Amino acid sequence: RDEELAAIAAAPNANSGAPTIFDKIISKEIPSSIVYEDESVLAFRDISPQAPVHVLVIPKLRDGLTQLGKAEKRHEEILGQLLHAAKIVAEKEGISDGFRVVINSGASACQSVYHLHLHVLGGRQMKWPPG
Ligand code: IU
Repeated sequence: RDEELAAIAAAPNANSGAPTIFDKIISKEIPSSIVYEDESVLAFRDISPQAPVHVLVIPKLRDGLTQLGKAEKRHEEILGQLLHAAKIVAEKEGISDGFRVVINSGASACQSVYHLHLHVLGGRQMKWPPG
């Protein structure tokens, strides 16, 4: 089982449309610390937090959204829902005054899981430009 999860996590077939570990998080097969959930999106704490608050916001239905770079017109509604959920997460986490939302799209942006996700980061002073 660990080997299976490691294989998924390694995403050797990035953007192939193969299932990712997030499917198992959505199905609750893998437990996560859920911050917010509705019928369309799930927000849960990143397993490797890069700030005191680091939450991932994902669509429950990937529907081809392996990465933002693959977004199409038909995804406009879910894209809006994800951003709105990021704002709700920031409120719930008490970082409304200042937070950052990041989407890594593609290998050169260091995307590692090919199921679209927004990083919501806060709780410390952010720097600019990002690395
Ligand atoms: P990225 O933008 O694709 O690099 O972000 C993927 C994130 O998913 C990264 O911050 C990981 O720490 C996080 N993550 C997770 O929270 N739980 C997991 O089981 C795996 C990755 I694999």
